[in-house]
Amino acid sequence: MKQLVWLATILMLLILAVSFNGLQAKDTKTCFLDDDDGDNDGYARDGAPKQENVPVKSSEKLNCPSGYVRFENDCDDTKSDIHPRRDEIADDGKDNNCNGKTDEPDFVYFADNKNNWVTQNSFKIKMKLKDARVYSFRSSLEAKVFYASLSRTQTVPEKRVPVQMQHEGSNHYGIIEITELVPNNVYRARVEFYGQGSNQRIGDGTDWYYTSTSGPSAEDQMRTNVVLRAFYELNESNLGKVGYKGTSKSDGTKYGANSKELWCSEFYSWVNEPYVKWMKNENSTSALISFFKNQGSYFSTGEIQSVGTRGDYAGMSMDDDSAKEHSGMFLAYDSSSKNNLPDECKVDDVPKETPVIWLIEGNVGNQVGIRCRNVNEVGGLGHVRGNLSTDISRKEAGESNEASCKQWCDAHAECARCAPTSGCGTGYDKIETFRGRGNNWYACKVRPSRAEESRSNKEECERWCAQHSSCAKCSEDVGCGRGYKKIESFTGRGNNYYACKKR
Ligand SMILES: [Ca+2]
Ligand SMILES: [Ca+2]
Ligand SMILES: [Ca+2]
Ligand SMILES: [Ca+2]
Repeated sequence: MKQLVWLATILMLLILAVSFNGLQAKDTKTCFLDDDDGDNDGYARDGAPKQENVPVKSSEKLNCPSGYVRFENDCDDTKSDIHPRRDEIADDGKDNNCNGKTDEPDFVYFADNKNNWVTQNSFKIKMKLKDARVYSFRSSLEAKVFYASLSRTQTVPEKRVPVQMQHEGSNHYGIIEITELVPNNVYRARVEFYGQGSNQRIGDGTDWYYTSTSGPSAEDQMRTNVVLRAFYELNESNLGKVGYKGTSKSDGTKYGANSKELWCSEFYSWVNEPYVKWMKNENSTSALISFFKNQGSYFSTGEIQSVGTRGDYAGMSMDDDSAKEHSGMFLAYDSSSKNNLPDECKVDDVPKETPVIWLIEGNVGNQVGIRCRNVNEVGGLGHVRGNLSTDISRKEAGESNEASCKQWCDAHAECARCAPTSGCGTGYDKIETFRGRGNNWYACKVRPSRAEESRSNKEECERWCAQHSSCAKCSEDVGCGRGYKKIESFTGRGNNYYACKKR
């Protein structure tokens, strides 16, 4: 019986492996013709016609093949220093990064909690100002901030706040603070500038800035660090440093991927690695799913709303690269109604079916990107827990393991209790382990008696025998008795049983 199950499993894995290889072999992409990139900066002119289904070699799936470029939206196809992924140049009166705004500020991101001035109820935004009309304000400049929690994007409050100015040589910075926020929420905000008490906007405002509030527990702070580290990389990518045509890395090698390799999983594990114990350059969707399954912490699509927490892992069955495997970092489950979703949640101006979730993903078009996806695009959620690294004390880590175990036990009927370190004790069997720096905890089920196990062996044998015409009887005798031959074993605790055929 067990052998049969194994055989079936191996067969299924083989079929899966073959089908994935099959898909990889005929990968295609949407690209743009090289001829539509007049200045050769790797971006086709705005509105250039899409070339669908361009075949790409399985060894080079990151970018479009030669003769093509990957993106359009070059707002000046005569100047190679103007394209969508670069920083804005100050005071030149041009939109250098093709975002429709001229001499707007760049955000200054920091890769951790402390430098981002994040608290449980507030965050700050630091901007490098690029428009003399804005930075010539020595004081009395105000910002109008539009901000939203990604769990409720339909609500976008706005606030006027003072801008604290910093002038460092030829660089000019503005810092603002948003307060009275909800802990443990991922936020985004965009900023416009005004003189004190005036309704006349000064210069162009910003695109969205992404950040997160923190929370009281050590785990909350770890999650904040993880998410902020991801946003730092988002900014590096937006500035064209990492990913497609990147000035420092043109692929995912920064995140531990091989050259020209798809790097969504590497991005997720790289961002988490300093904070999540044991996570080390997991280089595939299946490796990440196993990582969470091994901790009993992989949840179904239907459980995402109740379990999903910023920093968790989302395993997806589709992506922008048309490959069938994709990894992302869960940011928020958006409770906004369908018709109130922001532009990122629309396909050709039609709102996506709700519910949607927000993710930050590596390798979306060889870039880091924020995505709004229908929850059904996510196949499962890896919930980070009980395994947070060195910044958490052993005691806290042990308590976290205990809490995780109890949560798991409540959700699984066969679980009778949770037990620490020494194991489940007499009369119980371990069914799940919750490891971490502190005490391990075990979910335990009641061990069946020897008599129950014997009965189960016997029943299993009889069921098998009824389904196999060659089987003549079940026997407790390993030799099946005179005139019979053993064809299958049903063993374990309790008495063993054997299926026998006539010689
Ligand atoms: Ca171009
Ligand atoms: Ca250009
Ligand atoms: Ca611009
Ligand atoms: Ca400019």
